[in-house]
Amino acid sequence: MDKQNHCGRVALIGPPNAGKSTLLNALLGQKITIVTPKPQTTRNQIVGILSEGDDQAIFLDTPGLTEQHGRLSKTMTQAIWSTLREADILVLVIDGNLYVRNQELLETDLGPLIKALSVDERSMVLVVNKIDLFADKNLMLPLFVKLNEIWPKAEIFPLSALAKDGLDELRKLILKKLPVGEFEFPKDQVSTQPVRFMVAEIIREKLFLYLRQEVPYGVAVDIEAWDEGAEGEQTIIHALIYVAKAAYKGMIIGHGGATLKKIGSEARAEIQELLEQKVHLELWVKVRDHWTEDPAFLRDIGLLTEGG
Ligand SMILES: Nc1nc2c(ncn2[C@@H]2O[C@H](COP(=O)(O)OP(=O)(O)OP(=O)(O)O)[C@@H](O)[C@H]2O)c(=O)[nH]1
Ligand SMILES: [Mg+2]
Repeated sequence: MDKQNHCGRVALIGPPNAGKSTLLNALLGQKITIVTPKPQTTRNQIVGILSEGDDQAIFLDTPGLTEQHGRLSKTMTQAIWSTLREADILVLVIDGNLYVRNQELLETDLGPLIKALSVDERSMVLVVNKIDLFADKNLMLPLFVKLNEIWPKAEIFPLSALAKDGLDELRKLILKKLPVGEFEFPKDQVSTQPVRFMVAEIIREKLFLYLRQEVPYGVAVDIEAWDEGAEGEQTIIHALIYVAKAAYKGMIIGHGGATLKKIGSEARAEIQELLEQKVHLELWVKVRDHWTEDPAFLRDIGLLTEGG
């Protein structure tokens, strides 16, 4: 009998900061998508591809689901719902630590998903992440009981994306559920993101890490120039950091330029790893009032792909 290939789309959805992007990187064993301790890091749909034997899983990372207003949030929310529609398998990721301690938040945070998924026929895996934070796993049992009441058909899967605990089992479980189908991508392709976008995302990650409070939410990164140079020479990259308010510009640059310098040197190190080449990175900060509300700009920097 001929062996059949399996291929399907796996949506990673859930509240902000649950560890969706960490999980995607860990499942693929490679950094595809940026991770920060701040909620709402991921802004659009990110695709990571896992090919193993006859199976190909196309993972779709999404922004965390919240009820925020504004055009950027709207496009982020659209990314979640369109991902949800196109998926064969749903992987709902939640922060186990948060909901063990605050079970009452579960229905508030997940309300829209509970409603949308209660009549859904697709396979659903419910990843309870961050179990490394529990010495006594029995403390999690009441949460599992509650989750089982909400989604009786979902498979509950406790793991730690950060500690890479439970990943092999989850990978196997997902691959087993893939529908029959031919591969959509070449075996060795791990992502659909253009390198330029990945570079902009790396810079954005460092901005998230080094800026306090609300500043990173008003920041966008656009790669303005990219010069490969001759063989053996360095690649020259100019990136523009757009800020939504003039006041943010000074915060990003920092005292004597110190903050921007730190962001630049950390980003450069990681970009060099990605490109496997020496990189000269120049960062410029530019004020662009209310860019988060500007559809043409959102489209330019790749955050808006349809309508809007
Ligand atoms: N202790 C612990 N922390 C984790 C784990 N997984 C992720 N984190 C941390 O949780 C934070 C959020 O991780 P992300 O992967 O960015 O979460 P996300 O769900 O993609 O967040 P958004 O993109 O903002 O929706 C980061 O600081 C991670 O290091 C885990 O298994 N254990
Ligand atoms: Mg994310």
